[in-house]
Amino acid sequence: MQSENPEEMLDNMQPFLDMMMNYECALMEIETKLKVLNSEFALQHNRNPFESIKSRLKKPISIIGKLRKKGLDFTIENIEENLTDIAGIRVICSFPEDIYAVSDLLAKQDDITVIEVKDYIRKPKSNGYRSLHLIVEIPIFLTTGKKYMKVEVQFRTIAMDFWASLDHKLKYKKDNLKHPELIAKELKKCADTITSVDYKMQEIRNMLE
Ligand code: 0O2
Repeated sequence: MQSENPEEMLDNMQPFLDMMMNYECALMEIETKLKVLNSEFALQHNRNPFESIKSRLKKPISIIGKLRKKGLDFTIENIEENLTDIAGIRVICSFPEDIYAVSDLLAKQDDITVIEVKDYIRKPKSNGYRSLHLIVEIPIFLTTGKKYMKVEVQFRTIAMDFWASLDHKLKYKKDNLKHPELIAKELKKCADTITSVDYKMQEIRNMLE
């Protein structure tokens, strides 16, 4: 089989690499905003609202998979217009109240446009998944001018994150398990327990303050 020449291959990849760099810049901007909020909150309340912040760019293979699922071709336009989670940030907080306090402060910033809010904390998914998802748009300033990029920010508590990572494993191993529905049922029970622990801990924290 005749392969494409390497120079041509690199040329074809360049728009994709440029787009990913733009998403990376958007991630850096949102991450900085969150870190500023964390520091200021810490000064005012004498504690950090975040346990950790993790950011990631979606892998090219997952981008291809998601486009395919939507029946779309792999083009820069399709990615930018139809996928909202190429750039993702996960903010892990100790308490549910902090999630809403910090996400409100982020959403209110005047260079940020909130495109969509999915509140799986107030309205959990049927499997028990809880998290607050914000799709935001932020301008990045390039040599060629201003460009608006979308970033998905997921806020969850330590307990919600612990649960989601186990659930993620279930998602990928489901086909090879003997009793996936039993595991899903047990996980759902854990989600309910975790919810009550999250709010109980918050109550105790509020009493301590
Ligand atoms: P990954 O590997 O984390 O990137 P849309 O993006 O609106 O077309 P989608 O993807 O259903 O549709 O949106 P949603 O519900 O907001 O989910 C986006 C992300 O939230 C997922 O990304 C997961 O990271 C997380 N998530 C949503 N539901 C669940 C769940 O039931 N369990 C766990 N563990 N995580 C969940 P990806 O692309 O699926 O995967």
